[in-house]
Amino acid sequence: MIPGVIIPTYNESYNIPNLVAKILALPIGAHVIVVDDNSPDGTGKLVDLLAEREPRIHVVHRPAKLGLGTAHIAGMRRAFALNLEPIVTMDADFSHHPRYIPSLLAGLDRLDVIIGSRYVLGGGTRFFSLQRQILSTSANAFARMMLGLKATDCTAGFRAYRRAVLESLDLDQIFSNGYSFLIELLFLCQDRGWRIGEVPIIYDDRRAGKSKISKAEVYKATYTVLRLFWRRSRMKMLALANH
Ligand SMILES: Nc1nc2c(ncn2[C@@H]2O[C@H](COP(=O)(O)OP(=O)(O)O)[C@@H](O)[C@H]2O)c(=O)[nH]1
Ligand SMILES: [Mg+2]
Repeated sequence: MIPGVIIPTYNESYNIPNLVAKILALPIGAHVIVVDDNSPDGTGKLVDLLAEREPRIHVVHRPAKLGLGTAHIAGMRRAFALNLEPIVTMDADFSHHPRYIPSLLAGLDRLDVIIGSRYVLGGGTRFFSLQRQILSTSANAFARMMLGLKATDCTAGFRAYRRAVLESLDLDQIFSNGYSFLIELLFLCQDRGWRIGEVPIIYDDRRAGKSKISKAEVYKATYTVLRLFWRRSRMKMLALANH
């Protein structure tokens, strides 16, 4: 089995060469799939140059900034086509350090989805602004309470999935295209009964470049949680009615 590591990028030229090199140097033989949305800083072209010399690097080019969720899906489709498994997703900015990838993959021996988690024992954040800490903690508390999610870090994009998990879901049916895609995908995995675990990571604030999270993404995430809450409540009512 050859793991595929999916990295969505938008203006990550300062981070991506170093990050890709570190992933390729891990003793797991992973391939890397960078999904770039025509970054104005030339991230996509830079990775094309790297890919010319290294067959384990793949690039998916999209014409414009189309959102984090659809970038994940595009990367997953390429991973399926390349027959890669398991599938890892992570940020390009070193918040998710590649040193943790082996422990995420090791977790898949027993479980179906493994989250690199800030909120389990041994996990944490470093240099994370108070504002981001509050946002992350409240988004997680809200998602867990409304959707009954059991994981403690539901908004984390650092995950490993057995390929069967992703193939079991209709990825095109996922409504969220932005950051809340991660919550929706986790909800679907739990709903399908896949076994989800967490391994601790220390999440560093990004090394270079700027965060792309915006107020609009926060509103969209709130809407996603409310929409899934409504769907879950309707399913529960239907199940009760059929009893
Ligand atoms: N392809 C693509 N990548 C994106 C998009 N938005 C964010 N990213 C990437 O997704 C990852 C997470 O974004 P980031 O700005 O670090 O979010 P934060 O960690 O929540 O501050 C980074 O690697 C970004 O470059 C997008 O619309 N398209
Ligand atoms: Mg980040």
